[in-house]
Amino acid sequence: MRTDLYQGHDYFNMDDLLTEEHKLIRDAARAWVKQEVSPIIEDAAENCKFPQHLLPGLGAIGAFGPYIPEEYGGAGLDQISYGLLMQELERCDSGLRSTASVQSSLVMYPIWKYGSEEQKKKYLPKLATGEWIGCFGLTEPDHGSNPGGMVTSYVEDGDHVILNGAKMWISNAPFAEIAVIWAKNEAGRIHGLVVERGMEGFSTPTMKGKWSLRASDTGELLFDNVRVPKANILPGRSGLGGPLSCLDSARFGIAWGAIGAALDCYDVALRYSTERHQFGKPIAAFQLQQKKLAEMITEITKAQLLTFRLGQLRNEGTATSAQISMAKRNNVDMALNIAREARQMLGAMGIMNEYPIMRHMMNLESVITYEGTHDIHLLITGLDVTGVSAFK
Ligand code: TGC
Ligand code: FAD
Repeated sequence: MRTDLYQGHDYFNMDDLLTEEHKLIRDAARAWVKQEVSPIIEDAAENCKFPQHLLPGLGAIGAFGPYIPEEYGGAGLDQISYGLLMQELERCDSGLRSTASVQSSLVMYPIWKYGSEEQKKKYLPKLATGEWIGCFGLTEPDHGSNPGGMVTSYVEDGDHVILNGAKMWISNAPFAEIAVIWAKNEAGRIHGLVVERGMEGFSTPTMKGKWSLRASDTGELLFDNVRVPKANILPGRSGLGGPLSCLDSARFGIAWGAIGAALDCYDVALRYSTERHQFGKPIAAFQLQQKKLAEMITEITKAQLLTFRLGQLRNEGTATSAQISMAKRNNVDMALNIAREARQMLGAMGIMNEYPIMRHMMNLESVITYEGTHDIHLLITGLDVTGVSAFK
């Protein structure tokens, strides 16, 4: 990959809406990404391996649990800071952001929100530094968009439960120390459990063959009569609303992150268009190329405004799940369209790993599928505006 020249694009002076602290956090994350990640990310994607040596650095920039209170090792920041961090990480690679958003929103968040005091003290500080990595098991081989149909379940056995079942498509599973997983009890009610690596009958095989999100490790979670202490059940919430509330937080991070990927594609295409000459002119001088660039920055700016407002609503605690769905759906689709257009602007060079665009484009095919597919988020908006569910 070429030297990372990215500087950000702020067409509507969004920086005026940020605090000094927001800008410091964002700039520190950008500097860390340029120094530590940009030089190695193409190799990681080619080798299909998450670069685990980055974990302490991600902890140090506050990317693990940015909004978790400091007493539990988090950074105690607001939701806009969380969003800005996710934007800077995904500006480099969606897999890098995935690792941070799973750790923050899908592992630390449920432990913080629904865990006992002992569970919070045991897990959160180590997760915040990156000493421990967690994963989140909701999806099953036969239950993706419909997680409420899950079959993973447990029965009571004294002060333990016996857990059986399987989860699939789980980010970070192959190397995670702990897994926050969702399973049904004997009454068919969904609960969250913390399953620890080393528990007998628990395995995490890697899923191979991905053309997307290659710099992120994806695996299965297999439970074969795993004895889990009852003390590892999250006591604070039961029902599908538990995992879905975690998804609200993660989808919010993705809405910001996708803008990062779009900004990087736009940044590269803009620079390339001024450097590449055809027919005696820079290609930036042709109206068709300008149309692409003008539409890209327009769509990015609309997404920035939508997402900043969503951040304010999250800070106030008033953002609805449907508002988050709309932002996730819009922004990922926007980023994917920009990646496709930007790739064309680079001609044949657009397919090369010298530029990040093709990698972003392939990554975004996962991002538009996980955390609720593009169509599921449309149906969430449809339900919200009509009051009628079209899921079932
Ligand atoms: P439904 O009947 O609508 O709701 C069941 C219960 O949940 C409540 N609820 C929510 N609570 C909190 N937050 C939300 N967003 C909520 N949405 C619904 C609801 O009030 C109800 O509560 P109660 O008390 O009445 O029981 O559920 P449904 O079965 O009809 O499903 C609705 C649907 C389809 C929207 C939902 O299942 C869904 O979102 N499906 C998509 C699945 C998904 O997003 N999976 C993501 C897996 S994790 C992942 O992809 C991580 S990628 C990580 C990375 O690398 O970044
Ligand atoms: P399906 O649910 O089988 O959907 C197939 C198609 O049918 C989609 O187009 C969908 O939109 C459509 N469809 C489904 N239901 C309806 C309906 N009611 N109406 C109209 N259309 C419908 N999961 C986790 O739990 N943890 C993770 O860490 C995690 N990481 C992931 C990482 C990657 C790289 C990927 C690709 C996925 C990950 N997932 C994870 C799983 C992800 O959340 C699911 O893939 C996603 O929820 C969709 O489920 P599915 O793939 O089974 O698709």
